[in-house]
Amino acid sequence: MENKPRILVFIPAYRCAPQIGRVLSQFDDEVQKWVDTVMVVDNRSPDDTPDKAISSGRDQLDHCRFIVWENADNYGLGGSHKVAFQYAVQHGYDYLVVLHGDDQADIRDLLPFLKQGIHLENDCLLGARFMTDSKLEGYSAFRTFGNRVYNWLFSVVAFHRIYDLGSGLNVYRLDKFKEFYYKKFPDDLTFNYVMLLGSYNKGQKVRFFPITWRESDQVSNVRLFRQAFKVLQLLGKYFFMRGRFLKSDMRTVKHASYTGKIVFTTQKDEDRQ
Ligand SMILES: Nc1nc2c(ncn2[C@@H]2O[C@H](COP(=O)(O)OP(=O)(O)OP(=O)(O)O)[C@@H](O)[C@H]2O)c(=O)[nH]1
Ligand SMILES: [Mg+2]
Repeated sequence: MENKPRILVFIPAYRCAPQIGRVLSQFDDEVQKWVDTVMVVDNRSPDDTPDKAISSGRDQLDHCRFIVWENADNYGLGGSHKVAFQYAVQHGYDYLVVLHGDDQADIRDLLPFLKQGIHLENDCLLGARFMTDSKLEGYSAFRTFGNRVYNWLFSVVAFHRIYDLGSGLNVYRLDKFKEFYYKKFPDDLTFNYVMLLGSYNKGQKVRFFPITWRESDQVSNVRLFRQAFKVLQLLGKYFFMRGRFLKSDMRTVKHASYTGKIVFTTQKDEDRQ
């Protein structure tokens, strides 16, 4: 078990008070064997997401480190990714797993792939809702259709078969993300789309794996048509400008840095060494 890669699971959370306990209960003993640290990144939720995270995680996560972090500002989902990537790189982790805090994905879907070592052979191992063996529970036919059309459009432009533009369960090999080239990528929900184009543009090795995706009591914060139009604009710009587009600043607010603080932790870094 020496040289086992260190994995940080980052859970972006915004208004997830009803679901965050369920997400943390996915971390059974088997999952915790694979994970060094679980870090909930609260993006200044107006509800009691951080308190709910602390009360459920402090007992559940007894085999790995548990951190609840609060962003210094509202950085959006993309900005929360930037916070987590930076934290993970600075603290010497090898892999970042992203698991959305609203309990639509299940980290246990990833275990068979970790066991086979698929993450060791790829830079991005991305959960996909729209491939053979994926399961959708309560997800509307209309949104499924829309997603499939967009997957196809992006595949054509990116010259790679894409099965999902951004699900809530992804793995990144941090070695490829030490350079903060994605700082100017959008801070909103379109971050993942640009991240994927960036990965292909940089020649990173990307692989998809099937996941189960459920929709029950989640509140979607996505304004469907506005987002769909925005995404099409992104793709159009990438089509014409390629690398030049990826270097442009795509943010509405140009944050100088992406910071915050730990509001709860079960173990200090120095205790671990
Ligand atoms: N919308 C939104 N989500 C955030 C933010 N920060 C973190 N998140 C988390 O990011 C995840 C994705 O957000 P959702 O609004 O559910 O978007 P989605 O899952 O891509 O789309 P749906 O299929 O509509 O649920 C959730 O776990 C949120 O809690 C933020 O500023 N805005
Ligand atoms: Mg969601």
